[in-house]
Amino acid sequence: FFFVPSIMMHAIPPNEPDHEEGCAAHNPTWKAVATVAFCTLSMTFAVVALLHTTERSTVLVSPSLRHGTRLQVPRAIAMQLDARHPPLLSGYPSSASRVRALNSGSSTQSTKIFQGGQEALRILSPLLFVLALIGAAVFARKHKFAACNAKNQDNLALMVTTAEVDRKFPPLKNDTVLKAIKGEEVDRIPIWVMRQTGRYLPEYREFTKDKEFFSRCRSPEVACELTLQPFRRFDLDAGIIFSDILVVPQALGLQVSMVRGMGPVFARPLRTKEQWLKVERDMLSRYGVTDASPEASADLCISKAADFADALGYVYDAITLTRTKLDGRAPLIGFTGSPWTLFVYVTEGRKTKSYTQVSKWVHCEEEFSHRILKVMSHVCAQYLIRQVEAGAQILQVFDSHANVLPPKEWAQFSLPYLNMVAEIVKKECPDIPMICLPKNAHFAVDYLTDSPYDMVSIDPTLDLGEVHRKMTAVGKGVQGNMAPTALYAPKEKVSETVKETLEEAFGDGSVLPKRYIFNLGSGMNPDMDPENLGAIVEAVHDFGKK
Ligand code: 1CP
Repeated sequence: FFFVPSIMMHAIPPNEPDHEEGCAAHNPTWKAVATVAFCTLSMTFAVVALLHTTERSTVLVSPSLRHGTRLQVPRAIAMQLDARHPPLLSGYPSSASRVRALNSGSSTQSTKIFQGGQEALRILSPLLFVLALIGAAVFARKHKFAACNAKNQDNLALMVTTAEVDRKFPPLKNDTVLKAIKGEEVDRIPIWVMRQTGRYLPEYREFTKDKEFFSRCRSPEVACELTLQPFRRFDLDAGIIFSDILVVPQALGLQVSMVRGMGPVFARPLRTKEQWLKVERDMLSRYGVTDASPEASADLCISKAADFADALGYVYDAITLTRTKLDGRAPLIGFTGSPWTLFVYVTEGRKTKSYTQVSKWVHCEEEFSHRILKVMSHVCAQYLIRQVEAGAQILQVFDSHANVLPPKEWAQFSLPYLNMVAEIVKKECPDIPMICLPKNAHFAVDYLTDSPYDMVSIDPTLDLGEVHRKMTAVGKGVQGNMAPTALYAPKEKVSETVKETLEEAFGDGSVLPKRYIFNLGSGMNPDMDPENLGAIVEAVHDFGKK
């Protein structure tokens, strides 16, 4: 009864692929209970109808041939018993139970319980049975009950609150970043920096010299070691898992490699709608859906987004291992690229200054671009949710290509999907802090005051104090925004720049700002001196201390 609707579930396309409806793992249990009850009732009704509309005969079940219990059984069974009557009797000793049909195959003594109209019901009952099955399947499909596999059910327990995930890891000894995001008082300004793991560290270069870039990402042990490296040198207040935003397109089946001096290069960048339809088709066929029409495949992909995110298990393993090994020194940040930024990468295929290909997509294939962005959003959201379950304590969404579009178009092609990602994530993990980085897009800040993100990460072109006032007025915070170029100055000057940046924004530091995390406007460069990062960390922590 439970399997048949579940098998049919995969045959019938979903009516509402919208995540809102979710599957039972995301929905109240009553839906699951109702589905099971509905299936059971339908089946029981059909079976009872079938039995009750069958002609009956009376049989005697007896230890001797004279006494015993009279039972009503379907006539066909009685006829069978009758046929076996002599062998039954001769084959059994007198003490054994015997069954004797009192009325034989002829209709002389058989009792017709139902007549006329009942005969029609008897013929109809198999049909009723099938209808009940379809009904149960459609009902279950609506609530996507059967689409929830056992793994999702297991995850249900983890999805409730981050506190439940926390119990599996060593206690957090430094929660300054989390306090800052929540707007609580801090005893020092917290700091982490983008690309704190990377080639500027000699130990990173040494450890990675014989390891291809994405193979580093795919090895939880390597990713863990690289994430921990900067902690051996600096008193950082957060770690960011070593990975890359481009592992998501890889999980969607797109081939990308990291070429030294060029950055990420896609084997077949998306240039036509047919190419993307093939991506959808291939993804679905990996999960057993082989006959999806182009009209239905995007919605089907969305309904399978959690399955697609499974392909990134190595990231989740890396997060779990790293958080364990971090041993509570600082919280661990998980991340994804924004749907828009990933769209730029997959359409351009390699570094570009003109953004020709992505511009062609948005201007010539507007509707189809939204289709791709929507699928990406659902996959990114599921990817982030899985990172939280694996141990990520903060999430950051990198809209690294936010500056490709003018503000109005960014609000059309990036903002809705940034928000979609955060909304889906927050629905599952309501207390996970989320930071959005709209790189080099100053206009984005205003839009993000009214979004599910807790913080915005800003670049040096913005006035830190002003953005901080704007964001804190709506209960949100700011991360940023020292120019990374300042790291090319001598060590003492670097410390001075930190002090100046903070004083300009927050005064003399007698009161430390709430809802603020120090960071660079963008990442560390390979030729920067690690000592200078050490000086920054010290200067930030010393700020406001007499
Ligand atoms: O071998 C190397 O060291 C290559 C450099 C490198 C590193 C260290 C790349 C190549 N990716 C990473 C790791 C990485 N990438 C991390 C974790 C490490 C950390 O930050 O401490 C993170 C968070 C990212 C995220 C990432 N990858 C972004 C978003 C941040 C940003 O810079 O805007 C982007 C855009 C990428 C793509 C990427 N990865 C690497 C390169 C060269 C690029 C292309 C950058 C570009 O297009 O300009």
